[in-house]
Amino acid sequence: MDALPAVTRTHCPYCALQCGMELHAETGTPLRVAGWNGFGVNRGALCQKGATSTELLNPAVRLTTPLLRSHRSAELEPATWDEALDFTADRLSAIGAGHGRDAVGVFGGGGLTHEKAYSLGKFARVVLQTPHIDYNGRFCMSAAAAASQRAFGVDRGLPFPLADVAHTDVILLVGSNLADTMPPALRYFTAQRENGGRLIVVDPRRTRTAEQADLHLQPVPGTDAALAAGLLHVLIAEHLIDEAFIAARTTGFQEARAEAQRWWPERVEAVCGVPAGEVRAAARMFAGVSAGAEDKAENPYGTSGMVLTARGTEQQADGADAVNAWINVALAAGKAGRPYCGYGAITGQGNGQGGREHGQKADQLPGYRKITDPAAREHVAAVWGVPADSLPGPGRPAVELLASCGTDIRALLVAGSNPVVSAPDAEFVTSRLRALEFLAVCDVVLSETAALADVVFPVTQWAEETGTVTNLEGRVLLRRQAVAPPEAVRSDLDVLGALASRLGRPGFLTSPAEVFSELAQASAGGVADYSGLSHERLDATSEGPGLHWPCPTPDHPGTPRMFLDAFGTPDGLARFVAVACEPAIEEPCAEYPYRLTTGRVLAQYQSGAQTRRVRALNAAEPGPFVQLHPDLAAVLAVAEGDAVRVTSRRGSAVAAARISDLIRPDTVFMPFHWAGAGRANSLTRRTTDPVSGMPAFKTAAVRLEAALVETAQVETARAETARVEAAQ
Ligand SMILES: Nc1nc2c(c(=O)[nH]1)N[C@H]1C(S)=C(S)[C@@H](COP(=O)(O)OP(=O)(O)OC[C@H]3O[C@@H](n4cnc5c(=O)[nH]c(N)nc54)[C@H](O)[C@@H]3O)O[C@H]1N2
Ligand SMILES: Nc1nc2c(c(=O)[nH]1)N[C@H]1C(S)=C(S)[C@@H](COP(=O)(O)OP(=O)(O)OC[C@H]3O[C@@H](n4cnc5c(=O)[nH]c(N)nc54)[C@H](O)[C@@H]3O)O[C@H]1N2
Ligand code: SF4
Ligand SMILES: [Mo]
Repeated sequence: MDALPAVTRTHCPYCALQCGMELHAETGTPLRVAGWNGFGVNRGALCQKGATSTELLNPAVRLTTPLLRSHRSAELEPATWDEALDFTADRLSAIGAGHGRDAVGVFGGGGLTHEKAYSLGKFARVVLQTPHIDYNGRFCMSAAAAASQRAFGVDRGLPFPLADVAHTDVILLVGSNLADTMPPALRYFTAQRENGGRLIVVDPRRTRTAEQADLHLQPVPGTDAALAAGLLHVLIAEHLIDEAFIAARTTGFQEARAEAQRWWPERVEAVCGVPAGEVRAAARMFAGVSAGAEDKAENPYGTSGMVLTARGTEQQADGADAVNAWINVALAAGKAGRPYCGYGAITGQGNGQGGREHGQKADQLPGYRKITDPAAREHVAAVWGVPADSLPGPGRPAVELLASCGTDIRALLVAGSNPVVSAPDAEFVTSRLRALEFLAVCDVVLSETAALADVVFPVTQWAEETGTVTNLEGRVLLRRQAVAPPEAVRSDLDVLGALASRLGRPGFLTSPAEVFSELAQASAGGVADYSGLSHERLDATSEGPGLHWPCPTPDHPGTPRMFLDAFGTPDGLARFVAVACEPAIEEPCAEYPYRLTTGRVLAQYQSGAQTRRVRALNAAEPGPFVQLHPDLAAVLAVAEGDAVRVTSRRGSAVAAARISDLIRPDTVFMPFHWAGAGRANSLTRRTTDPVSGMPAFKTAAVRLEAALVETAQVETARAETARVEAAQ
């Protein structure tokens, strides 16, 4: 390989904003990270996670050798690559031979680069020949993806550049706390308000994001569909709908109107806990009626507006329906399919967008194609050099896949996820993983899931390798290698290639640039068409506005804005989806009287596998907590920092009380970043949205009690964090 440059421009290892960063490798000093001013999305800003990301490269933190457990009661011990690969190939073929190919499953991640995600899908379908592959994106993006497909025929997180936010008159931001989850993105919302725009935020908590809003609606968790129907009701009742737009660009309005008629503001207040006056105010503000916005009308349809959703509204048992209910509001107000208008889902993981386009999803082939579509199968099979009828059909969505481990799924390969911490009803999932005959995990660190494995492959991460990702705007980016990986560490691509050879399929591509060009070919003609892209082209264009898919030819400029002329449906019209808006929640009862919702804090990322290993982040957020209202704290007789036991029908967790009047008194909030006694997912339900397979992470009925005697358990969780720090 050519020598690596002293300064490498690349992108962050964490979230979907994919901030541009410069890694400075000066001899004799540790690698230094700085914002990359020339990259337009973050223009030099990094959040605390990005700014401390080089700690992930520390050999004291990351895995540096394969690990092998020779039999179930043995410990994980260092092993050579050949030992680990041979052992894995033997176990996978024995289990496949004994119980059928679909006894083996694969679980991927939305943080994996395109090259890795695509290869994982191909490995499952071509080498293992199993239908059972799914990934943690099911926990993340699936409800919004399903809703976008229903409404627009295409799912691309934001169908416009993030910078458009700054020029939009009214934004309805639903279930997103981007001030904490994508801090550099906040500048676009600040600019929007400085430009005279209005921001409406919907969140049961008054978050740092909600603090920015002109209007903050604070609903009972899990009631978003009814709230959205209430807004639509007001738009209709007050003649604020855009009839010309509805007639010219949409279908299905009459059916959606019928459901909305049942949701007058006072009924919404009773169900959602949002005052009727606020429901009316929000609808009026969104329609552009409130002072300020109407005189900015520059087009035949009036003011511009966007509806943006994130996990708060999506991670629900009716997630897809709730998102469609919000999309209906955008369509009725005529705010879609023209500049500075539309619906967008704020994608989460580093490659959360791209990871769902090229075949890690149970029902999908590269290019966002359906695995059940005969033409798609023919095309992809031809690129893969296999007969189309050898490709398996659809597999099971993530929650089902994990639940069937230890029954008909006997072996599992995990890459890029830590479900022991992040999956719903995590204790149950852990028991399923333990019941497997064989578990192999590819990871950068010894995550809680890797710790259960029979084989752990230490893989290269972000700055140690070259790869591509697609950020939340559908912008395809090249992440460049900045440093050499530790000697005994290999790429996921090498692991898959070496296993493929041992399983009788030599020739599996392992060079990222070659994998990408095969992916580009496999995606040609699909919805997410990358066939005009290559590593070379992405390298050359990385300073500019970037290349957004679809990009079907090498001279195509990419597609920053979609749907301006027509939506992606066969007739080009957007669809109102007439969803039922009754809440689908676990209703509180005498035994479990409160509502739990879950989410994130700024300084920790996801299952914490990475960020709990970074000193400065642990100092900022040292351990699990439960946010609760002072009235509730008084009822429970707990003070700030006291241990609280939270119990649901699934299990219980102990966390420190963080008392705050920023949350509804009937609701408590826990971040899900910690393992052990404070694990929020010990409480969550396996119930999924029937449309998308998304788990209902954001609503559970719980009871709370002071747990003074159990302060020790909170201490244990903190001690775990302290151990990590001591190891560094
Ligand atoms: N610091 C940090 N940043 C991250 C991540 C991280 O782990 N840490 N993860 C990345 C990933 S993968 C993702 S998916 C994104 C997620 O980004 P967000 O969606 O912004 O994050 P969450 O905290 O999960 O949820 C957002 C908000 O939803 C609210 N909420 C809860 N229940 C409801 C409800 O019923 N209705 C509504 N309207 N709101 C509700 C919560 O109070 C919370 O403030 O963040 C990305 N960025
Ligand atoms: N209660 C609750 N639970 C939730 C959520 C919630 O809001 N509430 N949110 C859900 C959401 S949106 C998400 S996205 C999931 C995320 O939850 P997880 O899927 O557990 O996500 P991470 O913690 O990011 O795990 C990624 C793992 O991959 C490893 N890794 C990093 N780079 C690579 C690589 O290149 N190759 C390989 N093989 N491994 C790599 C990391 O070290 C880490 O162990 O959690 C979900 N769980
Ligand atoms: S906002 Fe996301 S991409 Fe940007 S520095 Fe923070 S974690 Fe990284
Ligand atoms: Mo996510």
